[in-house]
Amino acid sequence: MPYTAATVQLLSPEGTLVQRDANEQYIPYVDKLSDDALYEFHRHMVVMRRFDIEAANLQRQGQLALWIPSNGQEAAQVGSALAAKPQDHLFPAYREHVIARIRGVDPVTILAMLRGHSHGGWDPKEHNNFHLYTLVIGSQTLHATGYAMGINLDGMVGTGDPDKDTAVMVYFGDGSTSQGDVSEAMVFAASYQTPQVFFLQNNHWAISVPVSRQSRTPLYLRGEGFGIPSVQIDGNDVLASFAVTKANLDAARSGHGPSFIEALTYRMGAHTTSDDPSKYRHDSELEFWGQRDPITRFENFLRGRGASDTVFADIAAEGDDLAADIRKRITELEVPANSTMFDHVYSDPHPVMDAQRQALADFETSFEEGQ
Ligand SMILES: Cc1ncc(C[n+]2csc(CCOP(=O)(O)OP(=O)(O)O)c2C)c(N)n1
Ligand SMILES: [Mg+2]
Repeated sequence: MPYTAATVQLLSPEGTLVQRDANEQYIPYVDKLSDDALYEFHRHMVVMRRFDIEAANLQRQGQLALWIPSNGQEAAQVGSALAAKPQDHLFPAYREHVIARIRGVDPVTILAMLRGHSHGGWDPKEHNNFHLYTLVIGSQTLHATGYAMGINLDGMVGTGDPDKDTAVMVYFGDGSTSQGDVSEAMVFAASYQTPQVFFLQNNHWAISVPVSRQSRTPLYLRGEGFGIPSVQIDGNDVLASFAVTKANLDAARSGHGPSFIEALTYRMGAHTTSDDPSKYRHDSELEFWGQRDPITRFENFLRGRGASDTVFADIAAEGDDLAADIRKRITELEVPANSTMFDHVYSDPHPVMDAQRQALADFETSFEEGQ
């Protein structure tokens, strides 16, 4: 049982609201939510789980080189992403597909990268400040802290203007906390009181290494050690993820400095489609977390408030539509010319890239008849 008395949980695994004194500070954030807003939480979770299943199928059918499943982590991602304002900057690792979509990244853009059609780019400015996927474990925490230091210097914190004050949120995994980068990012965040939320998705595994090997203490206590106020939440509870993140982002934008959220969740699938988790983990663990599924508990909660079957049927249909749409569009993508690999190395033309592009062209031409 990973939860402790300190874990913030607003919604029980059965889908009922948890009454606890410690929850009082977060309840106002939930009370403000309309039925439509709550359905929106559910819609994002269900539709993106359907997307995730389709993407894994596409990989198995040879349409993608690799897939990185997010199945099981929907509540942590939806709650925290919907707590952010449009001007906030979000720095992901590589499993944050649900957040990407909420910030306006077309899922096909992510799939194109995993099909080998692109080197993985989008312009954060055109995608509600959703920064690039980062495969070098933990390095995005440094990017985020640096960016947050810049926001401080630009005077975009604590002005009292709700449309101007800006925060940064960085997503990282339990395994990445063993990287020096993450510790360095926290040192600088604490020293410079950056407007920043460290959002750790503790999905209990770093490929085949369990979180118990990464840390002898619960990971949220790491943040405290750096002087960063830290809290552990039930990451499969979308209401806790939303309310706690909103409170922390509000504090960051108002100039109260960084904070750290450890969201306890679980990676229900493989690390990637190149991994076979049955080699290193037991079914009993899957069963435990299956009973704490973020989507089932939220559906129970919504049904308890009177949501009709039609609501759930419409959301399921939207998931199927998205799955069909991405399958169609990914298979219709045109294969880019090999030479495009040189296009985005530098923003301006560069003589070395020009020489390499020419060398590739000459090499390809050498296969033509008569050469
Ligand atoms: C600097 C670095 N070291 C090692 C790797 C190989 N690697 C890729 S994913 C991963 C595990 C990361 O686990 P965690 O931070 O818990 O994130 P999760 O995959 O569970 O979301 C490792 C070690 C890498 N990509 N970068
Ligand atoms: Mg992990």
